[in-house]
Amino acid sequence: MTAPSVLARTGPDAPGGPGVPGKALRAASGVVAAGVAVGVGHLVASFVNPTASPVIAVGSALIDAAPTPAKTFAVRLLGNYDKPVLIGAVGVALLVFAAVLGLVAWSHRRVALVGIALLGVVGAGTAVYRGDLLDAVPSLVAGAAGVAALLLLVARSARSAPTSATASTTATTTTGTTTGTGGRRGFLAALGLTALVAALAGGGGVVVGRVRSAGALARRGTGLPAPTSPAPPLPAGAQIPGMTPFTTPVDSFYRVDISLVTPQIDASSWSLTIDGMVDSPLTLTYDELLAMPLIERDITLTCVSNEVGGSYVSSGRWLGVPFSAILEKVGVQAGADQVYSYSLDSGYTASTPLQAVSDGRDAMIAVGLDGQPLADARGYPARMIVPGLFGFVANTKWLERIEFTTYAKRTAYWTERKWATDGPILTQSRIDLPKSLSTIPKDKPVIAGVAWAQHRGITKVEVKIDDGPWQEADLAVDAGLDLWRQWSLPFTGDAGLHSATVRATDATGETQPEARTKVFPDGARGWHQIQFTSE
Ligand SMILES: Nc1nc2c(c(=O)[nH]1)N[C@H]1C(S)=C(S)[C@@H](COP(=O)(O)O)O[C@H]1N2
Ligand SMILES: [Mo]
Repeated sequence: MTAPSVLARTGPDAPGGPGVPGKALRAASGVVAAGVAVGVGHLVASFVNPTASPVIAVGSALIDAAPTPAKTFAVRLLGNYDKPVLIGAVGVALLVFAAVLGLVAWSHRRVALVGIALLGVVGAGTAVYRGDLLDAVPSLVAGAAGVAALLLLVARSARSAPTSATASTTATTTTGTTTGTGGRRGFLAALGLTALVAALAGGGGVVVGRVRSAGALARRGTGLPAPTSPAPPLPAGAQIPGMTPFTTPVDSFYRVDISLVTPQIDASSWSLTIDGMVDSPLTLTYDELLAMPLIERDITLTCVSNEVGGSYVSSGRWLGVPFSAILEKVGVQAGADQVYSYSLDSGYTASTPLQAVSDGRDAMIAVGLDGQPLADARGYPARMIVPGLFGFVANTKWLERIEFTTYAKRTAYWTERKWATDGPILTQSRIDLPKSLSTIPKDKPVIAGVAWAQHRGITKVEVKIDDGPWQEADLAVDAGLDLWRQWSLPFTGDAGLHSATVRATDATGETQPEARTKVFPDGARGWHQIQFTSE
């Protein structure tokens, strides 16, 4: 007789026949085999590329593929939890699929094996689609590991079958596990052991990831060169005491991006390519970028997905290479009308009007925020900042390449998903004090908030109490064209329940319209209103 092949069908093969575990154990086998796949894939990815981990790759592909309404809904419903929830959903789907594969693994072994292998192929496909060829490796290894695990489990259970030809020829017959209960116990042990392998591999991947990111953080220089053109100190009167911090603490800066795993880029091997319709294309290393003239500017960023009254707006002191210096170096050719920026991690791209980086405003390739190199989540080592435009058309993080081109030739990530091509920030105002549904303090009854119309400026803020007339609020000191502006109004109303509504007017004379619009496709319009009580 030839040596037994693990691929050979064992025993009578009928479900419930000798060597076939019960339903629960079969389902568990499928889950454990998929666990081995995911764990091993995660471990390999921790060395190759964390975003190529199978579940992450599939989750990221779902983000790319999700229809825009679903995405806006998810962001609104789940806020910053959208990413963990997505990963969880992919995990649950995987669990169910794996359990079904396990159930049929004894009766339809090939179906089960192909199913597990398919998981690897799907992971590899999505990873390659979003990255490069090497990104297939974690999922392919994962698929192979999953197939091997399931094969081993099926083969192991077959050994418990006294009639199995496979069992009688294996080397483990001496362990005495070929009797009914001994076989079951042996199978359970094998299942446990396989689960342990899955956990160790997955845990190993997490540990390797942590160690590598700690290493990357340690290697990162903390020092940045001094700006050639420092920002003036913020005027004292820009901040109303007790109000929202004018400069957003770095830890509470809003964050919006499509990356499931925060990219951790090694600046020493990173470079930025600037090419396209230019006379002299340029590639800059991190050190070369830092050696260029640096400007420091206070700029307020805003996301197009900010709802009326929302918090996707933050302010900080950015340090970076001005676009003017870049333009001078490369020489942009006639006919170009778009700056098309590429993110290193995700296939994310943005299209910025060439005019916005060449009309004298403080557009820059930023390397620092509030005196520190950019945090990973902020786009380390470098990102674009262009005042006056929504983040999705201007603020590409983890910047890899800037291509000077035309709108006719290149379409950005969000434009492909039907969002607006151009994204000037809409004039908005928000009431921060008192908090919605809270009580206004008797000793200091004041209504206050922020308003913004970056690169146009705020000239007037009006507040309406209940159905009363519009009252002009006191504007805090103007800190600059590209920044939000605080405002306040003493509250003089009676005790009881009230509403407050706010609207701002920008320097072009335009007042915020009352009619609400959705954030899709070009930003929310409408007046922010809160309810509060006074004592
Ligand atoms: N690489 C990359 N850059 C990106 C994004 C992204 O998804 N990927 N999102 C953009 C959007 S929509 C906004 S509003 C800003 C947010 O920047 P922040 O997270 O630093 O606040 O980053 C922009 N840059
Ligand atoms: Mo955004």
